[in-house]
Amino acid sequence: MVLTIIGSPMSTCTRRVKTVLIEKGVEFTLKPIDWSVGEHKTEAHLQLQPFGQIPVLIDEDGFTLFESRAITRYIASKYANQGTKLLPDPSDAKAVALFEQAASIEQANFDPNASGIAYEKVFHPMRGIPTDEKRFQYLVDTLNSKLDGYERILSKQKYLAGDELTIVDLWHLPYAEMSEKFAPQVYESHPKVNAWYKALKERPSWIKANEA
Ligand SMILES: N[C@@H](CCC(=O)N[C@@H](CS)C(=O)NCC(=O)O)C(=O)O
Repeated sequence: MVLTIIGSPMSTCTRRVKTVLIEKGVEFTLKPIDWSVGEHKTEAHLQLQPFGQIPVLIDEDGFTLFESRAITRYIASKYANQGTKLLPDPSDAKAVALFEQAASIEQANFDPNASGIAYEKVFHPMRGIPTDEKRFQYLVDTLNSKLDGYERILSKQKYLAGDELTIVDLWHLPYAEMSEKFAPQVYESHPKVNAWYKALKERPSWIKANEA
């Protein structure tokens, strides 16, 4: 039996998890959710993910976990001794603190703006909700100013938590890809951010995670 991910090949959060599984060299099965029949809102799925979302991890021993970032932390920690390292040494208090700082940066400064852009330009129109152009512009401007902070950080170090790649860098990929499509200038105008993001999106794990 291998680890199972309930998700969807197109889903941003599923691709976040797949990228980390591939980096760690962990075998997994993707069990696709059937959106067309609203399978993610069925009682059976709500038992696994109380908010009716994907992805959900079901480990070989039946342990289940949701929230893509928590899933990647679990995978990187459980398989600490294989594949790319991706987490600081738990006994190094300063490295762990810098990792947590980076995790907060992604959640507080990047994700709300980059995912907001994706919602305004892709997910809302898909559901028949017109793009709010004022809000879109606000999100682009905010992301742009947040990337000024990223630029300062990445001028001093290679990755967001230091000079080693961690899961936090990889967490950015799905919404960096989507926001870049609609606001490429915010990346292009930040050379350090642009180089960091370019190197991340060229990783074989991300390329493979995007194959259906
Ligand atoms: N914070 C959650 C977000 C999960 C999420 O938004 N999943 C989307 C797919 S990428 C979903 O299931 N959307 C359907 C819905 O919210 O009804 C995570 O990181 O796992």
